Amino acid sequence: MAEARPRPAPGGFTGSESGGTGDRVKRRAGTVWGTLLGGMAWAFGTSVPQETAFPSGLAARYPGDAGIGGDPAVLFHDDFETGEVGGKWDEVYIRRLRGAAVQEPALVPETDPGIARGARSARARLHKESHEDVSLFKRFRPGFDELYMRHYVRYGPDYGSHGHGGSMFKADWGRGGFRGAGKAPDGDKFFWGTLEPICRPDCGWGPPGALIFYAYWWKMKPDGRGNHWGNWFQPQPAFVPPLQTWLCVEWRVRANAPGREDGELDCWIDGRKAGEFRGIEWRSAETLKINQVGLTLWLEPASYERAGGGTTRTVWYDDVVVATRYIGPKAVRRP
Ligand SMILES: [Ca+2]
Repeated sequence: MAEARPRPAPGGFTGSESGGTGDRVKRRAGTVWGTLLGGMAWAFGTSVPQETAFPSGLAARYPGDAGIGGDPAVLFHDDFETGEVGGKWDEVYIRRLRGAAVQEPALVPETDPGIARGARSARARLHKESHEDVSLFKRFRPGFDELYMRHYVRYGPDYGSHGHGGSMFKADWGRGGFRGAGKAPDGDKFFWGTLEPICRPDCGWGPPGALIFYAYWWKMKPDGRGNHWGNWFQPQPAFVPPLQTWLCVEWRVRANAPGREDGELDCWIDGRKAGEFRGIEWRSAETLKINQVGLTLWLEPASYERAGGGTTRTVWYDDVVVATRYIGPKAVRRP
């Protein structure tokens, strides 16, 4: 079954969204609206007070992540060491191209000791002639008001940019809450965000792009034509992951109390606070819970030329933890 997923139409994503790099942001002053450029999407500023950086997370108590899955705050753990890649997830979604002559594997274990973390990592690879989407989804019922997800990610040398892809959270009432790309969802049915690299060569963001939250929710801002393309929550300064390098990425989302603009969003890169966003009215009803996370990757064949890079997109994942508390980077295993 195809997963109903937010996906902006071509043109809603590239070219005219504000980088917001010139914004000046007050510390802890709530959501700050960035500059709207080109009438396509809003960018949100951020501040990162040093005093809010977490000194350590629950992973510090589990060197090498050994036993972390048994922590009462941990909801999901996958180090991809054994079994079928994706076997612990609720859905592995691979969209193959109709009539494709090439059948490249989309999701396999990576065992190259020069790449893998541990004995194995997960390798996801798009191929222009084979498939355009490879995504992993994990669901939680009934869901949570606050959730953290930590994972390690490594981007391949074949990168230009992609269409969309990153670590994702979603709150979905379960009956088609997403109204489609370009439309704001209903406040009691849906909100969604992905922390993903977004490429903007004019901003100096080479491949794979700067890590930015791309989000849909009922109070998202429209472009100049009244369309609602994914809004940005942009960590500043911009951070572009180096290719072929493992990176620890963690985000936290906290839903607002209905009627109050007190929802939150945070991210950490290699254990350092990289983005902090406040004053977000994610939802209108308390019944709408954060009930899905994912690792997603998508690029349609027609977009490869514009996206640059090669005819594939390779991403490695490992050491995924979803929890109700801050997790932090994997601690070094003691000898
Ligand atoms: Ca591993």
